Amino acid sequence: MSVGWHADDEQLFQGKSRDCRIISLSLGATRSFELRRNWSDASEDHTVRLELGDGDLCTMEGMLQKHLQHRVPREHQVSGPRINLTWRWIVKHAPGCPLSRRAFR
Ligand SMILES: O=C(O)CCC(=O)C(=O)O
Repeated sequence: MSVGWHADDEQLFQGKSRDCRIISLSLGATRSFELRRNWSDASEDHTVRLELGDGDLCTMEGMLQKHLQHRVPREHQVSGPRINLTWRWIVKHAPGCPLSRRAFR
């Protein structure tokens, strides 16, 4: 259907304080993917729109999650199914988690 404006800025990804890579694969119907500044005001529209088609890989890297939000807007003319597979790296582990040891980072 749609995904509203948000950043993938959860603590476990640390995307507000260090480089953070997110890779997503789109399968199925082509959908718009939009990016805007976190501090957008209504008087200026700096929204960037991409089209994500079947088999497209989209990466969000660096400090993008700190400075930008993204969404997949509702589009009434889209009728086909779509799946999005997303890979994120968990870099902040709970104390005691075996993956918190340096060798696993
Ligand atoms: O469906 C997409 O291409 C993006 C999904 C998304 O915004 C997210 O997983 O954070």
